[in-house]
Amino acid sequence: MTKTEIADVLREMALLLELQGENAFKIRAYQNAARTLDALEEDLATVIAEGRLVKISGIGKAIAEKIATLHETGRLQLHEELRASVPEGLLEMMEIPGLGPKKLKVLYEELGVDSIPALEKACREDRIAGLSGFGARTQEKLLAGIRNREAYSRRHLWWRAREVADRILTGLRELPAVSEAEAAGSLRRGMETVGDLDFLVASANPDPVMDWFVRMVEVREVTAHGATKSSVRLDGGLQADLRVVSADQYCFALHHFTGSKDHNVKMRSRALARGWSLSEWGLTAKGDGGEHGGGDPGAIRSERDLFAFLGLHNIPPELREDMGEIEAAEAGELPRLVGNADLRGVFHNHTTASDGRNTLEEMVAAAEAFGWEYFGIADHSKASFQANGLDEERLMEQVEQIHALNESGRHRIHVFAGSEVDILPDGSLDFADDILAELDYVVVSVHSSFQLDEERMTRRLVRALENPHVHMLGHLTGRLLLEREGYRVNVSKVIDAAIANGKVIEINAHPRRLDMDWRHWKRAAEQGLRCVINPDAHRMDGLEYTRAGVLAARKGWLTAEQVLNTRSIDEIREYLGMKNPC
Ligand code: DGT
Ligand code: CA
Ligand code: CA
Ligand code: ZN
Repeated sequence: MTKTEIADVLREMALLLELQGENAFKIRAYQNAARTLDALEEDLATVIAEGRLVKISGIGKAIAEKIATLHETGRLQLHEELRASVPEGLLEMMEIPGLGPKKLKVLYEELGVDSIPALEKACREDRIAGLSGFGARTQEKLLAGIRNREAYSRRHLWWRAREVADRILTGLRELPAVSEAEAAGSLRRGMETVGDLDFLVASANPDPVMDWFVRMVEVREVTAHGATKSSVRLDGGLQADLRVVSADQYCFALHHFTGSKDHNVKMRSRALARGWSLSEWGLTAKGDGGEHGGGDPGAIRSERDLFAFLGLHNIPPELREDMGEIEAAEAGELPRLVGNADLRGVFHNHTTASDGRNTLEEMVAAAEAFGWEYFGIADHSKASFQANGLDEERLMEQVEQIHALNESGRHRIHVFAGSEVDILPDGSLDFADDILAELDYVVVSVHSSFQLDEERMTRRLVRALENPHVHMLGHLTGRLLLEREGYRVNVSKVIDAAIANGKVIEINAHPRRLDMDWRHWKRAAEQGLRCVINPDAHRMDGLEYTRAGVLAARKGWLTAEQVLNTRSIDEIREYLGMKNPC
């Protein structure tokens, strides 16, 4: 353990001792030792090795031994015992500003409050303000602290983080001092959720860039403001770091801060094997100099150059997850990833007939504006009564409406009439086969009985895929990112069933879903599964979500050939007719 980590442990022990009502002298000993460690300028390992720890004022013999143990093993029995003696929720409560051990003790002993949710409840019920040493203002502050903690500790949906990042990037790029700017990190890799934003700027004059960054209107708190790095918390709790580097470091820093960490580790050892040390600052010749593989790292101006220097094809950010991309880049076998422009239409869209906000006409006009050739409507079926699902009669009316719309010639885009049919708990479908036969295509999804065990859920989905009228499976796991886990289901078996029956599985592009997860796609596509990228749009601007789905497909290594809705309308007709499954 490092000096700082040990100091943190000592501070936590002081808190725990205080919670247990230990005497003030003992508690202060731990606090003093922590402070002394913070201020220690010498190397801790040296001080310990030379037996000088006890000689430092502020550190007694007993604590010196504990520090040595922590330094050597990273653990301390007394610390673990103390932790175990206190409800876990109490430890978490200490992270809320304004809650020291004294207050915690009162809350615990007077009200039995032993967790953050219990504290929030007590605040809302106005039971805190009356406690001695608290008051109404403290109660307010605690509530605000709980709210902030939630916002700060949470990850954020890629879609929302992208909106924020785009605005900031636009601002950065307009600054005269900025020559290049990018949002790196998980955002650039297209992760479905993002922890924080990592901006990177090339500039010879960092000061005005930093000043602009910490003064943006959406900044709620500046947590660091330095010459080359600043950090802020934005409205909504998203954190953002900005690093400014020189123009010749930019591509190295961009690569490093894009990550992922595992990708970086592989890249570094590849560089090392060729005699180079790779870091966020650049490439330097390693060791005695004689061994490195030649070439001039000074000529590297872009990530593409960097990859080439290490004998690799250019690896798109989405693939940098250490899933075999370096091996593929070496062999020249990186996939040509599907792009937004490859899509010629989308299926699975809702209208006001079920729970959508826009009418059929409005949705079709919006889809046409995307330049798509075809557009699929799939409103909910009757079992989804909470979503105003259509019964047979209303569905047949909608089919008529769609046929009339196609024949009217009002739109260039062709509209396919479908339905998002509920898969009932036993795997049968919400509409009988003769109704399904009237539709151009059928999406099937689970919207109820999420609690089935894995085996029954898997059988349910497999049975639905075996129905010859079905074309695609919607949002495979039902997950809602940052809100709800997916239901238990054996994904591999569902994939096998889809392949065996010539069916496609959706990437539901709704930013909260992105389901089926990109992590499954590489292998599934290798086995022959095909994908359809669907926005699950419930309003016109929901069609834009398609972009998030394309990103997920790219993270899953998918090429245009592996995505059904890159096909021409004739090929789609053929597929929907099931004459020639793709
Ligand atoms: P996030 O923010 O949790 O969604 O994920 P990232 O990937 O944006 O991670 P973050 O913000 O902690 O760091 C940005 C990038 O910086 C990360 O993807 C790779 C690089 N990086 C950070 N820490 C390390 C490290 O300890 N070793 C290496 N090799 N790279 C690191
Ligand atoms: Ca990040
Ligand atoms: Ca970061
Ligand atoms: Zn659905």
